[in-house]
Amino acid sequence: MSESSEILILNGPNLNMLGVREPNIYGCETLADIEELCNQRATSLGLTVNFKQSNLEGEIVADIQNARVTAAGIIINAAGYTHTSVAILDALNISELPVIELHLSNIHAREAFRHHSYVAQAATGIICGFGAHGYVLAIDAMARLIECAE
Ligand code: CA2
Repeated sequence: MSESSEILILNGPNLNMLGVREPNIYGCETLADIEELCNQRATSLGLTVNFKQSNLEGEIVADIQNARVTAAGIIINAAGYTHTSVAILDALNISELPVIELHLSNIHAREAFRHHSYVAQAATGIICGFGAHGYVLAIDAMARLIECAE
């Protein structure tokens, strides 16, 4: 059980480019727009958000390790690392925090290599295909998970 009301929202490689290219797949919002949406939703639920993006696998692992003592739950869009990273899966399992896997696009309607997710094995649930609104849905779902754990 955590004393914290902070949700760590992690964004993996290339998500800093949102809104710049491929709006047909990922939407027209920038990552800064999405962070603002997350802050608004979290505040309305009495929660706070630590919103991060990294292009480096080791940095994401370190953020997950730190969350063990600072956060009540983790929402993660691991981007390309979703489909490759045992290290991120291990870190999520070690954290013992509730985890929600998130994707802007519906990964199951895309190329076969996106259908497998390592992150999924550590996640309570997965939200994908709703674009930026998925982040809001994930915060709502995390609020319930945190409440139930109290
Ligand atoms: O749909 C998602 O959120 C993904 O996690 C996005 C990843 C992709 O590898 C996953 O399979 C699904 C790619 C992030 C790349 O971000 C871009 C941003 C702007 C333009 C192009 C790519």
